[in-house]
Amino acid sequence: MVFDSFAEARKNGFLAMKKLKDSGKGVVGQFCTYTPLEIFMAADLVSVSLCSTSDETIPEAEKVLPANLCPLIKSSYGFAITDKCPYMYFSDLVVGETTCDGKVKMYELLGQTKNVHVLELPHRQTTPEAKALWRAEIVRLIERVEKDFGVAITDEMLKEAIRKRNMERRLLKEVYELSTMCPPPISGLRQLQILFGAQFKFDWQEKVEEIQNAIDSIKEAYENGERPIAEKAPRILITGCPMGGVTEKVVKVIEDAGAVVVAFENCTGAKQMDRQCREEGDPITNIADHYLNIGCSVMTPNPNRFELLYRLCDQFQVDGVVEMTLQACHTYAVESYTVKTFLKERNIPYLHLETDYGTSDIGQLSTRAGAFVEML
Ligand code: BJ8
Repeated sequence: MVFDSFAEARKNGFLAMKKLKDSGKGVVGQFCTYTPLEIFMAADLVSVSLCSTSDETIPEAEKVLPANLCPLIKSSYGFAITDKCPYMYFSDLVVGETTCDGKVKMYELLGQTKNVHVLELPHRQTTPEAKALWRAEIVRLIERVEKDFGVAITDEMLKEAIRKRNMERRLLKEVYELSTMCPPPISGLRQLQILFGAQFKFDWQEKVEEIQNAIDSIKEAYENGERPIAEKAPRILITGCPMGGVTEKVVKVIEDAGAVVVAFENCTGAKQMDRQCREEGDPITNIADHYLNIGCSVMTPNPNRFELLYRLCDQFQVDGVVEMTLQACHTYAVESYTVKTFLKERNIPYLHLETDYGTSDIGQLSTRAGAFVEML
């Protein structure tokens, strides 16, 4: 089947990236779902999600950053300063954003050694001032890309990029919506591998073909009677911080306890694929509106997260929600109280697991996940 394990996806991506770089392609590295990838696609650049899912470089990062900072930020910075992330090494431009305070301050340090552009993301989604600021930031990014890479980005190029990204979103959504079936045709770990792995396919045509192949082979196996998941396995939705790499441990403990993860309401899953970007009209406004509406906990208030969360609970017939937050991620940790209350009012069982990028808490995570699954 197409798409490999997390480690394989990253490794194969490195090799593909080296080839592209050798052929003279410009590369943009980014960290966050708010980054409007259509702009890089329009400019015929390669964009890549920078490494931030392993604890490998955290000791180096902690020589500069405080130990009690979110592991995702320490990992990102550690990969940058040690040159252990080939994607960071190959990036001609790194695009950050003013999402959480830790990342904002880390980008300042990153700017001392890398070519960094920080998007000023407003933390409100509906005010005219916030919309105007964000649209202006999209224009500022377009101008930066044009200047750094010597390209001119037209509306037509942006429209074509929107169309292609929409197709990619539609296909990835089709992948995760396969798990609306009962029992689902794939485990949550497999679903996560496909969604995560797609980030490391840089040729758009090859990427959409591979995703389509993945969909076809999963459907075919199901039609042939393959049932890898037990019919009675409790169906879990995961919400919270982004996942991938070391945090797959959370999916594993849930599935080892006999449940199945059917949906991810986070940046590795539905948060970035659920909605399509408008194709008619001004492409810059469409891109700005599309990204500003992402329901991340850095937004205040953050109604879009709750709308998506409840819709997915219903669509995937979930039996329980597990929220994973990373240590020292204040926005998700504070919002977890609202998530818990929101779900309680709707009689949906909820478990909050806080973790980091180490492995020492696996026993404790297993115990808590096991008790939760047993109660469903
Ligand atoms: S759109 S979830 S990718 S900001 S780095 S906020 S975990 S303390 S990653 Fe995120 Fe964009 Fe939002 Fe998605 Fe917390 Fe850590 Fe900050 Fe983090």
